[in-house]
Amino acid sequence: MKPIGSPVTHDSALLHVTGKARYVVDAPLPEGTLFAAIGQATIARGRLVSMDLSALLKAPGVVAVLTASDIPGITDIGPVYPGDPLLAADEVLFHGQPIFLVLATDEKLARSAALLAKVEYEETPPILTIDEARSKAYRVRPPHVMQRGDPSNISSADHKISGEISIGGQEHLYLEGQASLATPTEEGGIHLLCSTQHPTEVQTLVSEVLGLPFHEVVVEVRRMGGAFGGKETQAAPWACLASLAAHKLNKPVKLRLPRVTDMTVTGKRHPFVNQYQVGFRSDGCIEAVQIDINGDCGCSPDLSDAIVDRAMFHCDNAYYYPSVKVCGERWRTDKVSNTAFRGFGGPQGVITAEAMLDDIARVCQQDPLDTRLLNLYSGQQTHYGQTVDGSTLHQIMTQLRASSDYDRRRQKIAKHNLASSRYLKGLALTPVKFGISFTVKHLNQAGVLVHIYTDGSVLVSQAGTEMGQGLYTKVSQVVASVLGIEVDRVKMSSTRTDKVPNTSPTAASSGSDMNGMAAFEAASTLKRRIAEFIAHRESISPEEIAFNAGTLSWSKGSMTFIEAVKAAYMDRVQLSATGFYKTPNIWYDRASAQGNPFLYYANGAACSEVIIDRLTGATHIERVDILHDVGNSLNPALDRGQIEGGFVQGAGWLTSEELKWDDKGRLLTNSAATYKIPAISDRPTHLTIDLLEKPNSAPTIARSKAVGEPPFMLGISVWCAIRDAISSISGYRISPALNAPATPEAIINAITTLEESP
Ligand code: MTE
Ligand code: QUE
Ligand code: MOS
Repeated sequence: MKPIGSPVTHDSALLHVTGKARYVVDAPLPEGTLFAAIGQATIARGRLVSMDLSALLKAPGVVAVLTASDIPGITDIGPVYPGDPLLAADEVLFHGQPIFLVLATDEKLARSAALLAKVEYEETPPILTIDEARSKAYRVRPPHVMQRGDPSNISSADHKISGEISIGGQEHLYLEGQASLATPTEEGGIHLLCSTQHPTEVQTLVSEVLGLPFHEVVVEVRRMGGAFGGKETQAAPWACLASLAAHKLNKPVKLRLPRVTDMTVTGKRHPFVNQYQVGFRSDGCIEAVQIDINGDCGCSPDLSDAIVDRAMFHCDNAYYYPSVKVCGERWRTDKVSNTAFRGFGGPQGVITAEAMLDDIARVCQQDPLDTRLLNLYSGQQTHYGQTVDGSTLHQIMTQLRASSDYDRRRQKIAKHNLASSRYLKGLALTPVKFGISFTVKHLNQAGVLVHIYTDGSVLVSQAGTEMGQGLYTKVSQVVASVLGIEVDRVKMSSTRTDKVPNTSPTAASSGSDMNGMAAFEAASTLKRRIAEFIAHRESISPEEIAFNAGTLSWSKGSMTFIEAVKAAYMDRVQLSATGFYKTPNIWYDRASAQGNPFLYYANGAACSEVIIDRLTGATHIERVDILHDVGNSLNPALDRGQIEGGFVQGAGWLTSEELKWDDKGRLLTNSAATYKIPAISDRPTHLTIDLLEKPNSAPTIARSKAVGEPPFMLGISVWCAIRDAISSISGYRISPALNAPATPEAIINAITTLEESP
């Protein structure tokens, strides 16, 4: 059996469950390590008038205090556009913004000293909502528009409705918080252990902050204890601060954010408030749509341009809009800058489409699943001009409708709701179509470095980072399959900027697509070199040699892989190779808002049944059936894990996870005590996950499909099922006004509003 396609165990599984896996904070500390803590602004918007840090310098254990004026190089570490000062120098952008760094001989002493600063501010009232930002034209970036045909067709359709959905943000709540350990090198450079999805960006920013050439800074990451997009740009400030102190003081420096600090000072998923207007026929067929996408970006651009773009690319979800106009706004608010989070704006676009489809179904008095199937793509183009085959979507929805017993349960639930005064049940089956590729073209590249040692063991370094998703395992399966050896002969090295340079973030679900392909190239080069050497020796052609189960065999002979490697070494054959991959056939022209930004789409669907207690508003997910398209799975065990985790994280976003700020711009939900992520008791009572294993029609590694982000949007079926349950009170005539998250409070409000409507 080939390693590719097998349910190989995660390469760190044993270390994870025994607590032996090392994260940044588990690294043995070099002698003389200092501990850093940040000082934070206590207003949301205004100016720093004065900062008296004398008390800190007298505090026990304190060695130094650094401010913006201590930075030798660049002071703004905005990843794409400026706007993210490493330390505030004058202007305060959000409550909790770092304004100085304390170094002490002990972590606790550093943290307590940081509270002793006396800071005077000149305060300005903060702008905290999209509505206020809009009224003041307060933006981080200009808007972008995508259009096809004439959306004024909306008025000439049989029916015309409009709606608005307010969508909450989300805290990443990775188990391992942000952490960096910076060690000065002998030549004034930095070696950095960092929990980041983007080692190259950390390397370049640390270099620029210190005024060093990039080759003086090495960033290394073996694994993260979860990232979910929250360590794409958000790891850099702490890496830069630790490095700044290490550079200034010539001592190793560790900076780890305590959880409450981590939650206040790092960006989250963007909240959105989206509006739609839609014209449709009486049978539910959509004719024209206008969608206004409004992202709450927080105080700086960060990755918001690409995130709002992705929301715009996905506001059709799986449905064809003949005439369509989509406007995407990037609003500024005086809060921490929002950032990447699993789906990268896609989920906020998709839920807008799904809310609209439900609203159309209620007007047409149709089962929402029928409205969805009627409007599902079948061969047309999206609003940005990419063709959607749609056959996989139809197959998945039809197959899941049958396997989940949708129609029979629909009738049962309708009956139950008529009979029950306290408990309401709801059902929804929703699809996902998620574009795979970075929409920023140059990021679609990856490199891999493979070494074979003379004992036949293999070491792989690659561009991607491991955050629990199983990338290292999948890449090792690719290398083992090419070389015809067991997976445990292949070891994955930590990801290091001195092994593979100029890398992209491990993001956009493309880690295994891109690094898998680059690893395939590198391993194939090595296989060819060994085969050519043996073929020459045996006077046969290289193609006659099969690499399988640790053995090279040909018609008249065989030898072990180890023997072949040893012999090749003795004959001076190079046993190290690089591989490189760039995604083909992708482009997007921003001026015309047209293109083919995605190599392919990942598809899936979920059918969720919920039960709501009308007295308390509490929801429980009773049953979930998922059918998800993974192409030819590289590893069905890891893929199932991604699907289950993604679904639960998506359902949590839309039901219990609620971020609240007070009118001073202070985050109130700043710990796990006030911010509720799904617990084990929230797991669906019945959960079935089926993989649609059908080769990817795009030329990906082993015809597999990316799986990291798409299943997150399967959680939207839970939100739609809640809305379905509430709608039953009106005999399914009215779509209840419901925003996200659908907390118990929001559900009670929606029920009350519906009961009071005529
Ligand atoms: N799975 C785990 N266990 N932990 C994570 O942090 N991040 C998700 C997803 N699955 C994440 C995860 C996100 S946001 C992305 S983009 C992908 O993994 C990145 O990895 P991949 O490209 O290798 O799938
Ligand atoms: C999906 C993503 C990302 C993306 C585009 C996607 C992403 C990311 C960037 C990005 C954009 C511009 C840059 C940069 C990164 O774009 O994660 O460094 O200059 O970081 O469609 O996940
Ligand atoms: Mo994932 S949001 O692309 O890191």
